[in-house]
Amino acid sequence: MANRLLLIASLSLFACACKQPPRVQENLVPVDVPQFNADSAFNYTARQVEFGPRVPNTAAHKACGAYLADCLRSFGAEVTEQETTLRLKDNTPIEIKNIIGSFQPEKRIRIMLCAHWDSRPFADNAPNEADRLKPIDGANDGAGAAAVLLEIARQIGQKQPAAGVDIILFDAEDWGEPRFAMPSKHYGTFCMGSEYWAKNPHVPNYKAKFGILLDMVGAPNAAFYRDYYSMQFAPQIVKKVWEAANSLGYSDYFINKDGGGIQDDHYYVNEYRKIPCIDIIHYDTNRYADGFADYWHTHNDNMKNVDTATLKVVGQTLMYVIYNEK
Ligand code: AHN
Ligand code: ZN
Repeated sequence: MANRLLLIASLSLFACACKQPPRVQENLVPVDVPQFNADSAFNYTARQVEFGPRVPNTAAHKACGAYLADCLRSFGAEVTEQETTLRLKDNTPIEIKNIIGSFQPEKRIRIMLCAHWDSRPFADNAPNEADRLKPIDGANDGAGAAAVLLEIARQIGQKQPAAGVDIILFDAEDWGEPRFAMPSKHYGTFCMGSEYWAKNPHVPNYKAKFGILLDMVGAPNAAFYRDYYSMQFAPQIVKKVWEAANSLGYSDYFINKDGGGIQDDHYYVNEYRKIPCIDIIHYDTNRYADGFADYWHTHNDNMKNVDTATLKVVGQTLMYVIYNEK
């Protein structure tokens, strides 16, 4: 009798354990994605440009680096300023600073968002030879992408998404060999800051579920094609981001076609940190002979070539991806 009671009791326990609560269909619950403010991003772009060209070893660079770190801190991020000295080909030391802003550092599932914040020390594509040794504003090539990340950081400060987010502003991206002959080897390589960070992350063994790099995301009528290295290293992230953009009605900007392959900061993140990281980059061989806009690495890369409509498209797409990540 006792045994039978025990059997019934355990059977009903078993039945209870098996009875699933009604499943909440999480996928069907729309996530409330905050609105990315493109005017705010435009202002963060202008603010960086106002410092003057952000070239390592200059006062403007130092002041802007402090400004960016302060901004991230004011939005509630935990900020690491990773400073080091790197060397150009002629052995000149350059003082660089990668700036990392971490939200919810305790979260295991992390998204990494990155951009470079330095501006190119020369204008090797300038039509007028006399201008070529002068540094550029880098409003689009530098400031705009960093500004999109600042605005995203501001939004995250107001409402945390489910995932942890690390915003990484790389320094010394734009020291690559110029196309004209230099008086000396006063240049380095592209992506010096990200290569350093990828080999020496701010947190030992730093990992993220995936990464998204922004490069030149502010120009009017920009077109973002699928980058070759992004497709090699992280095709699923390209798909996720391009689908997000399309679902928001941004298919004029995010084109579902292969573009060229750019060894940008994401290349080093993939290669040395093994984090699947894509690049959203304005590179369009249909419109420009060498893929880059005709004002690229000239003094026309200024605020006239930054457009709130493009900043909105990129910023809102990222917001969608970030807030939908579980
Ligand atoms: C290369 O041309 C290998 N990288 C270009 C990366 C770049 C320069 N992005 C902006 N400026
Ligand atoms: Zn550049």
